[in-house]
Amino acid sequence: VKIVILGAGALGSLVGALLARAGHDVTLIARHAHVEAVNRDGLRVSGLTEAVTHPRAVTDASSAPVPDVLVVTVKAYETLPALKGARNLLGPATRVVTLQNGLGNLEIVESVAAEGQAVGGATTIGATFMEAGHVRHAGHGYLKLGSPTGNAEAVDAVAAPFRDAGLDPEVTDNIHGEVWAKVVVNAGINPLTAITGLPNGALLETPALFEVLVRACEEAVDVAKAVGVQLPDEDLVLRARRVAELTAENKSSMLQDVERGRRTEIDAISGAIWQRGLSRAVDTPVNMTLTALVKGIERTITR
Ligand code: KPL
Repeated sequence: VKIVILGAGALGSLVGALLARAGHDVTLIARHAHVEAVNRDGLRVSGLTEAVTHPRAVTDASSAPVPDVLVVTVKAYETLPALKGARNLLGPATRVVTLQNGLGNLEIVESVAAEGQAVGGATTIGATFMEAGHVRHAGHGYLKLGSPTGNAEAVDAVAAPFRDAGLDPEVTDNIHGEVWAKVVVNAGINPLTAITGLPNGALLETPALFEVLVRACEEAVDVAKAVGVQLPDEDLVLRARRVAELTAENKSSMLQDVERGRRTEIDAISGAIWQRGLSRAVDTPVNMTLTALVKGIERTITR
C-alpha cells in the first residue's frame, strides 16, 4: 500500500517506520534535518522496537506521490495549512487518517478529503523524537480507527496496513467518542509533564500531581457530556492512569515540544476543554490553570 506520512515527527516517524518494515511503500514528509538523515542513514527506531528502515523522506508535499493512505500527524495547529499545502496528495481514492492529539482535527480532515474518505484515529502509542533520523518507541498503546460517516471500507483500507505493521488497530463505530476520550487522557497527562519536566509515569508517583491529573480528566469528562459527546462506557481516569503506566518512560509530546522550544498543542487539548466548558457553563478551573501555565511557558521558550 502506498502511504504518505504528513508531519513525520515522533509518532509519524514511528508509525512510518513500522509500516515500511512491513513492506509498504512509505514516504515521510518532515523537517529538513530529519529528511536528510533518513535519506542518508535510514530511519532508526530504538526502544520497544529496534529497527533501521528505509522509507523515502521529503520536505515538501509536492515531491510526494499520491498515496492510497495519507496519515496526518502534524501538530493540531498545523492541520489546516498542512492539508491545504498537500492538496496534490488527495486523489479521489485517497483515505486520509488523522492520528493527532486534540479536538477539531477530524472535522478539518473531513472538509478536505473526498466524500467518505476521512478516517479518525486515536492512539496512545508512546514515541519520542531522539534526534534527526532516530525515534524511540517508548510505550505500548492502543490504536482506534473509525469513520465519522460509517464508511467501513475506508476504515478497513487504513486498518489493513496498520495491522501488517503490528499496530493492532481496533475499529470503533464511535470515533468522535474515542477522540474525546484521548483528549481526556492528554488533558490529564500532557500539561503536567510539560510543566514539571517529568516523564508520564512519574505523575502517578506524586500524590498531588496525580490528584491534579484526576481533576483535569474529570473536568474534561464533564465538558464532553455537556456538549453531548457519547464517551466510551468506561472510567476514563483509569484509562489515563493505564496510559501513564504503559508509557511511563515516555516524555509526552507536550514535554518534547517544550524541551525543543516549540509551540505546544495546549490550545487543542486543555484550552479546548476550557473554552467548550465556558460555552456550556461548565467550570474547568484545573484545565484553565494548566492552559495558562503552559501558555506562559511557551512565551518563555518559543524561538
Ligand atoms: O498522546 C500522548 C502524547 O504524548 O501526546 C501520550 C499517549 C500521553 C503518550 O505520551
